[in-house]
Amino acid sequence: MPVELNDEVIQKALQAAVDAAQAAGAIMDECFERRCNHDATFELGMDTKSTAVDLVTQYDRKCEDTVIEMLSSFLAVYGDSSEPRPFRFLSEESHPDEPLTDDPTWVIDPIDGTTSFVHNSFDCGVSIGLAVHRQPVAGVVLLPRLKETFTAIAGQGAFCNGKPIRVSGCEDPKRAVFCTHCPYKRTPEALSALTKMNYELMADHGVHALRSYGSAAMDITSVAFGRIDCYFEVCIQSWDMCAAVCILREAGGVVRDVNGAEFDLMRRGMVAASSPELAALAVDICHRANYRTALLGSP
Ligand code: LIP
Repeated sequence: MPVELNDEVIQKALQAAVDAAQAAGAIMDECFERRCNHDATFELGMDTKSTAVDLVTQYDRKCEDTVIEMLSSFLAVYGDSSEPRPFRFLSEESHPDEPLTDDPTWVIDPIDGTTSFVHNSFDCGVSIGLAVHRQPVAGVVLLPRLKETFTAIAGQGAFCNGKPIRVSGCEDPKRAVFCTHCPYKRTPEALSALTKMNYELMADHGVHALRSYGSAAMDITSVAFGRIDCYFEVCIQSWDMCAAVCILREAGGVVRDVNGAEFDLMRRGMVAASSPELAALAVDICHRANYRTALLGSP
């Protein structure tokens, strides 16, 4: 039986995701406030995961538990069941290995940009995407410190705080701001690839500026908002990208795999650009720096 969701269900699903993102954002804000007030009882509860710089805190888990609890009460009829039921969950902290199927799936990063969150920085937020047939169909990215909530439903436009947004449309690297990143993997090959790409963007293409923030969801929505013209990264996960890719596509952006192929939520990387020209340049630079192989071991 085909897995289809009608517009009314997707609209209600997005509202449920916005409500859940706001609840998680409030938890993040409470943490920021307690730290700014030098609350002596405050505990971040920081730990590490895949490497010494791949961080997680008790707030990541608290935000994810809150989001999943709220979204578990959102029920809809889909697939081979005639009974309303919750969507599947693919989430960074508690469901990281959930296979992505054709079924409607919440793809959740409770705090995207955990390192920035740990360091009390602005570049972090909540990302809740909805994927059907393995494609983003709706999403919300909420950035508490910037007081920005990005939303989109496929085919219905992209918004920041309810106002329509569009990419910059920039095609010329000499007039562009590019955004790259600081990877968890710090092997010589990884760092050499990133250094080579950053050098080329500045020395050969004369970009206006390079930026590097801590949240892929913020970077991708910044392309959608028109304040970044091209972002690319590998080693990121489906939950970093799902919501923001829907928002970027609806803002007129270009989304590709770093090897130039169609974007795939499960291939751990992407190019997000304001135009096909900048997307093609990013793909070429990544290819010549052997970027994906340097960080993930395969092209
Ligand atoms: C982060 C991404 C960011 C990347 C970090 C990390 P997390 O996700 O949003 O773009 O550079 O290495 O993967 O781990 O904070 O959810």
